[in-house]
Amino acid sequence: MSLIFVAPDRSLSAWKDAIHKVDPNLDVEIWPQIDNPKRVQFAVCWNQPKHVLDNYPNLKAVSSLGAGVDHLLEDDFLPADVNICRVVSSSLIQQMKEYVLGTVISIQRNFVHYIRQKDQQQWQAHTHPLASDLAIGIMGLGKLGKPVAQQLSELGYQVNGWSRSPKTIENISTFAGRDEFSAFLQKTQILVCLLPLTDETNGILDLETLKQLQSPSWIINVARGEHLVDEDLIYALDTDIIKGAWLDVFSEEPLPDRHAFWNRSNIMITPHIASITQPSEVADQIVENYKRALSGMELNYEVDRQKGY
Ligand code: NDP
Ligand code: OXD
Repeated sequence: MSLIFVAPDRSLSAWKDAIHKVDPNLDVEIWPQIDNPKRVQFAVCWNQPKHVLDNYPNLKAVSSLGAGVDHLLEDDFLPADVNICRVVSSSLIQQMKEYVLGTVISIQRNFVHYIRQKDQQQWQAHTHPLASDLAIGIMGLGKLGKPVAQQLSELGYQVNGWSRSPKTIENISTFAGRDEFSAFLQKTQILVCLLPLTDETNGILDLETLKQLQSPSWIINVARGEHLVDEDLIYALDTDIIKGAWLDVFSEEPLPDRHAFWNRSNIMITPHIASITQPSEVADQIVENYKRALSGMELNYEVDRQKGY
């Protein structure tokens, strides 16, 4: 029996070491060097090539190497009896809190402008809103979205949250489902996307959504590039519907050289680094899920294939 890692764009030796620290006897292989595909019962994947998992007839479960599972669910060939899970860790949450707080403060306090002004030796002050006058809307109140929302609220921002099912979170105005989406947007200036990518959320950051935000507005997308309709963002920026965008994720990564986003001063770009899974922090939950899969137990952090997250 073996556990395999399939993550062509990641360096995986640290992952193998982390797994062996938890269980030195576990047989770990790194794709594409797999000795005997029939022995493989558990796979840990990140941006795996399409159909690569078809080759393992005894596969019982697959874990995402990160929080998102869209790369697994889009693989139509993954048999229905193969269970899917994700990882959750405190550093994944902490990094996301840092990233979103950093972006919100950079926008609120005009650091996005001051950094450029320094390059031009320009001494020009801009007014900024107080945190208590700034409304942040968090789309997705899950493992990452909820702590991000709570941190912003504790720091004095007005925080709204939107999820699929209704929630009660202290000091946060919550909205749920499509029926309450417009009300949520109309109360929001800085919109943060922390949704999983599903059929329902694909393209949700479109012109219709952007138009409903309270002006002056910004969006921060830390979820998936496919949530955003790129042409709609360009149009919304060019027509002053929104003021700026801070993007960590893109439909095509790396962002192609000729993409229109590169040359916009009102689009900030980071290369999908908002929150990175640390092998040493999640190795124990991967080993635990491997053992659960072998014994037919329910997985921890199991994904509901119907819901898509
Ligand atoms: P979770 O699965 O824990 O939470 C998802 C949240 O989104 C839930 O609150 C859920 O609502 C809500 N949601 C799902 N579908 C809808 C919908 N149709 N309408 C309204 N709300 C919806 O996800 P995480 O918080 O762990 O992660 C979110 C995403 O962040 C990941 O899927 C990944 O794509 C991205 N990510 C990006 C990283 C980066 O470095 N840029 C790092 C890590 C994650 P409900 O609570 O009602 O179920
Ligand atoms: C994740 C990510 O989903 O890094 O974990 O995007």
